[in-house]
Amino acid sequence: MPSLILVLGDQLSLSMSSLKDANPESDIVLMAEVMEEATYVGHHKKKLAFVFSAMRHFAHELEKKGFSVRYVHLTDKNNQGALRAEVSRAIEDLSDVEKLIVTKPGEWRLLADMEDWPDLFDVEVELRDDTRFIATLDDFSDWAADRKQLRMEYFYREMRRKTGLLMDGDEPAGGEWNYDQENRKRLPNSKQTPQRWFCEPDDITQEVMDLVEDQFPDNFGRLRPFNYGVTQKQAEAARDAFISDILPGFGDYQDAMAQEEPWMWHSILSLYLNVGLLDPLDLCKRAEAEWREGRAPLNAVEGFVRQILGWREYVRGLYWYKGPEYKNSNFLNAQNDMPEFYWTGETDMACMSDAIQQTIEHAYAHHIQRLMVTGNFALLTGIHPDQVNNWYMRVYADAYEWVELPNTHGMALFADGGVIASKPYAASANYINKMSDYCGNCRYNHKGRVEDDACPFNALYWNFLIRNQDVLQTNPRMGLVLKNVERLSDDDRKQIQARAASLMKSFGMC
Ligand code: FAD
Ligand code: DLZ
Repeated sequence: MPSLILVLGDQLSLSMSSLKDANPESDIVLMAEVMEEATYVGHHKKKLAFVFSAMRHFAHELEKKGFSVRYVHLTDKNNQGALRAEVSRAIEDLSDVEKLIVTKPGEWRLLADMEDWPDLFDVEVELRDDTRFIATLDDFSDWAADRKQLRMEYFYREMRRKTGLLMDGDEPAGGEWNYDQENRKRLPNSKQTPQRWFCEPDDITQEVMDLVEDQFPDNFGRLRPFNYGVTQKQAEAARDAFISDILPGFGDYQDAMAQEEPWMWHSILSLYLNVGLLDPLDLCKRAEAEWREGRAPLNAVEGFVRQILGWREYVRGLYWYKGPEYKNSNFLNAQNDMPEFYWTGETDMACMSDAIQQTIEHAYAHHIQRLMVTGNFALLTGIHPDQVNNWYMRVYADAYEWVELPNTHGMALFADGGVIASKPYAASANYINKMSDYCGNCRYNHKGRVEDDACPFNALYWNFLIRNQDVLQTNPRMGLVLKNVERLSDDDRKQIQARAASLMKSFGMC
């Protein structure tokens, strides 16, 4: 009874639920590069090259395991341009397919499409759960069901207990759940950041890069040089280099930023995790072993495990728990347009320019840049959440809606009114100066508020608080900050509002 097994571009694990009982002798695996997936948002050129090359390499791996793979290239003459249409064509061509098996996709958009497939095709359609996560969606909804607040911290503790990761019996390893207070060091001027693992593109990747340049010449981002891995083996090499050389320093500078230092001590593993080239639980166990064997300190290992076992699992659970309407909220009624410099990096704000330039170059920025620089600016200036979500989907190699949306809509923009964050992550230049060397390299004065050379983040920060004073009034964590707003004289308010308005105008936002 031959089955057709559809494997998507972010389902590149041999352990996929769709493949678990596959019979290489009779079943056919379908993989299709299609314009619909390549254009539903205009992905960064490096993301396109990464996904297509990783798909092609994975198809070869399957063939080596004895599978018959029907691989549809983007420019194949008969390519129908959409997954649905390629499944239909495969069923017609192969004639004896009795069943279609797919692991559920990572986005509501595509799941909604697939839910219509049983009516469209003359074969049985089986949609299987994605089992590559540490928590199931039922685990998350059981945890969330009776709670008023869905804070990541408590979900994370439950996951620690459930998996036994970094636990000594019933107690958290080292006696604390969280070592964040040790992980907020600024990078000293003399401190060198470590060398990173990268690799050279092979012939398949070179061919894919030509394809991307040819088919998507106007997409965002720089394609060459391309040095990310595209196979499981390469992703594992990147992982091993991180674990042995970088992880011990992961904690100390986790929240720090530095000019022209895109990587700091971050792992650069999200792109591999999100397409299935690495397994999240295995990664957490390897990190834990480094601490248990005395090769990495607890603040580093706990900080790293928290990102994966905590944040990554939590945002995935929340994305599916909250449903497709989650993205429609706009708690702060943000209505402004995104300034053009988000696409070019051409701004005199050193922090924004650096974060955007390296996003153009690498399809990567680390968490604090995404949250406290580009995200914070979008929050303060009230850019419409749809535009901000669209931007984050378009510019990062690791962007898939299940992980991008909660982080952007909830964490960075507070557009969900506090489902994820207990208060808006709004910050002035003071925070950026404390955590980076950007302000020392900037034409703006980080101490000024309304002067012509004052850092825009300052007037925009105060203007944000003034603008949202009423709606944030009932938030217990905003009390102290809003007290400062109340203390502003009328004249101060007017000056802040005038400076903010003039800045927004100069950015072409209103
Ligand atoms: P590290 O700092 O080394 O962290 C280790 C791993 O933990 C990451 O690889 C990632 O898998 C996981 N992780 C860390 N923080 C988060 C988080 N907040 N949510 C989920 N997983 C996390 N991450 C994505 O994978 N895709 C996105 O599209 C994405 N969009 C984001 C948008 C905004 C506005 C913000 C604030 C964060 C976003 N993140 C996203 C989360 C985080 O910034 C990235 O996972 C991280 O920067 C990837 O780099 P890294 O692998 O070096 O991470
Ligand atoms: C991201 C992506 C891209 C660019 N192209 C394809 C593709 O051509 N074929 C495919 O199967 N998957 C692709 N993907 C990944 C999908 O967009 C992803 O599976 C969905 O967004 C669900 O997460």
